[in-house]
Amino acid sequence: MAIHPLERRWFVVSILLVLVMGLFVLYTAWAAGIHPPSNVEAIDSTRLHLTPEFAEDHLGVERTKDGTVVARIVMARYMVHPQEITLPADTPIVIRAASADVLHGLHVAGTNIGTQVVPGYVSEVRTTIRFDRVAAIGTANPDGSVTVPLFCNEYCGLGHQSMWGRVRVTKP
Ligand SMILES: [Cu+2]
Repeated sequence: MAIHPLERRWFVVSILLVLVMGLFVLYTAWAAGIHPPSNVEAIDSTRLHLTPEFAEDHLGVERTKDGTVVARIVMARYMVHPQEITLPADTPIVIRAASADVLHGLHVAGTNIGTQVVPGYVSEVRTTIRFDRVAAIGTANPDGSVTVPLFCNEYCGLGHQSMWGRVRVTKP
């Protein structure tokens, strides 16, 4: 079967493009720690305030008995509850977020924390915040900690731009 030289050249180019894109995916996964969130856990978004985990008193940061740091966040139009959380750097942390209404996005600047917060599900991110990364872009506090913003990055309505919070990252 005869293949035109030009067609053969584009065949090679298209294969190379796929390989290059595959390498980018591997690079971001290994070097930057960026993975698709994989937690599947259903919750009734209309009754978050009645659940043991996402009731108002239980939001925020908790250090469990086994030493894990868990942050519970509720996103609702147009607030992040609680608006400020404090997390230790260079320590394994678990972020658990739920939406009380529509689709939101949770993004913490200077970290690989970024997930959709889909109504009806609990979004979970397990990560470790690197202090040098947040120190490079955040606001330094007098006590040595650094504050970085937490944004909703899924357009969720007319007040979307005011939907943000703060994460205070302390040295380990
Ligand atoms: Cu939002």
